[in-house]
Amino acid sequence: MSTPYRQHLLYASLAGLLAASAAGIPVLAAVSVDTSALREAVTVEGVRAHQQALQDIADANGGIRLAGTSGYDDSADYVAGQMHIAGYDVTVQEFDFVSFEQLGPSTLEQTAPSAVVYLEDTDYNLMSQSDAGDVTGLVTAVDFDLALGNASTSGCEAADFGGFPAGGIALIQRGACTFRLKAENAAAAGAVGAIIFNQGNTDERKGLINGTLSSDYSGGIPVFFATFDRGAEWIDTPVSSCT
Ligand SMILES: [Ca+2]
Repeated sequence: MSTPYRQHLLYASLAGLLAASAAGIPVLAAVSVDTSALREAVTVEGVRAHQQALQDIADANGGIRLAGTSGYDDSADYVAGQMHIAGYDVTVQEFDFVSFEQLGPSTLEQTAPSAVVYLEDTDYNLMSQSDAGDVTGLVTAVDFDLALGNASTSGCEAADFGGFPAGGIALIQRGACTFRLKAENAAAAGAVGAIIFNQGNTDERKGLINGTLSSDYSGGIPVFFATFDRGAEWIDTPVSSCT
């Protein structure tokens, strides 16, 4: 399993934003306020012009206005500039936050007992805040319960990893505790990577999700999420090695 990624502190700016789209909503207040001037000042044409301006900024920045990117900075500058023109005294406040960005496709392959290449976003996906890595190892499932209605606590306790082979890839079932705890327990047990598969206790918990390990994740190993069917399949594979 391998994945390129980038994790870094970003500097972003936040400017106050006048919610033009909400201007047509009646305002409830103890003191009656005449909002007619504001409502008349907000037009569909005006809203569309601002939307186009933001689209132009996106187009000039590779289609991205995500926080921490140049597209975001340009967008914040635009909003601040527009508010300054409208007469506001604009203050831009900077703050730090942790951002996660997947820079390219990940790979997951079974190398034994037979060679199988799995499809990203079909069989598995990368968990947000995963560390980068290119690892190969025996896949070892921990404390799983595949029955419908199961109450999996897979990977939630250090004891789940008793006898776990160091250098292996932990196969963990969703349920009962955070993805972060499961992955950190796996790393502490010597796993070089982890695959968390969906719980399967209901039909709704069988597919892929956009799961996160949280920005506090400190496991240091790459972590994938997989469908319930794939997880169950790997458990039934006598000797399974993934890379
Ligand atoms: Ca457990």
